[in-house]
Amino acid sequence: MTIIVTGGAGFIGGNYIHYHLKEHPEDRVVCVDKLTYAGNLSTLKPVADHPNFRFCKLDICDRDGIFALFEEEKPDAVINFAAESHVDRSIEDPGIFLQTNIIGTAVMMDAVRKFGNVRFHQVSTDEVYGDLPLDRPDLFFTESTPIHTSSPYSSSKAGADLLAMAYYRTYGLPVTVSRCSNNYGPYQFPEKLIPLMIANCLNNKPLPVYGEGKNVRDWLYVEDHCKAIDLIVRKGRIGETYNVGGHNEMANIDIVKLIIRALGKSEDLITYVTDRKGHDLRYAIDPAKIHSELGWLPETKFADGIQRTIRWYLENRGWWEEIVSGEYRNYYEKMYGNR
Ligand code: NAD
Ligand code: TDX
Repeated sequence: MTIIVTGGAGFIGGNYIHYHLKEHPEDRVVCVDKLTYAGNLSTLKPVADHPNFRFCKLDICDRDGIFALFEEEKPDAVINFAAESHVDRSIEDPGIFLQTNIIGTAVMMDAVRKFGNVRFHQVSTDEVYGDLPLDRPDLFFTESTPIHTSSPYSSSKAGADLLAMAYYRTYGLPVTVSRCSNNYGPYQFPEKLIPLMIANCLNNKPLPVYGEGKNVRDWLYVEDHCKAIDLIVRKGRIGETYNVGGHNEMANIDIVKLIIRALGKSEDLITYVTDRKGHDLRYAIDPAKIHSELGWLPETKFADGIQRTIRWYLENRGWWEEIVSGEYRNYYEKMYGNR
């Protein structure tokens, strides 16, 4: 089969392409990516010469370009990872989030509609459910938890989810949606918590913890997310949403301290900074549906996954040092300079 993977030069899409070509080398994988600040061709270097891989620099909002690609490639499936993905950036400037995350998703689904017979999977997030209180560890997000977003980012992702289900109901599009918790692993852009803390630790720079560091996230190793998506695309029920998460909740401050210990640094590097506006308190996924229907279970324990991730950042300094020394420096100064 031929599969179009959008956002494949980013963190999860890139890991997905590596995973897919390893597991299904007979499939043709066409990566569509605009190469925004978050897209890195070096992430795709390991598969660049694979005979069944093609990279296409294209914006998912470019209707003519996307339709022409569908005409040429005649895909059997589309997995839509492409998005603006960083909550802090969405608070600074929501516009591009609405454009890529909502309009771009609609363009991809219009192409699926026009060409027919194409499976469409929308990669969404647990953030569409809003947050849970810190003092109710008995509460989890299920697929029937109401959408209740907090940030421009999560609102744009929720908009895309609603559109996907509307295209299913109205046009009968073969759509599925997955809502995953926080991912970690190789190739994650160093603006996100775990790689930012690893990079700053290695550079002996302050570690900016928002608020008191008590917010809780539910961490999943990226390859486990990739496996879940592959399963849903092949065996998931059309028109359904699947939550993906591994019951691995941790407070931010505990993650930061763990990274400090692993790298042999001092907790003096921790700097508490002004909290994120509208900061969600706790995310926690109930993955019972994907487990009972598709047999999915996370395979990587956090203790192993985080060591593997830290080792990857140590062994691949070139990949992230190039990022933190470029345009990203202006972003960092703007976001953290006077915080
Ligand atoms: P990322 O920011 O690392 O990568 C996004 C990729 O999309 C980049 O390569 C970028 O160049 C590309 N892109 C952006 N706008 C585009 C456009 N208009 N056209 C084509 N390509 C475009 O993001 P990520 O962390 O890998 O997240 C991937 C998807 O997974 C997103 O949809 C995100 O909402 C979702 N998600 C992420 C997490 C997480 O923890 N990172 C968790 C759950 C869901
Ligand atoms: O410098 C920081 N200091 C800090 O305390 C950063 C960047 C983050 N944080 C906190 C904020 C969050 O509570 O760490 C937590 C994780 O932050 P992010 O890495 O920005 O992730 P989050 O906001 O939880 O969103 C992520 O998971 C869901 C992804 O970026 C989204 O794309 C995904 O949908």
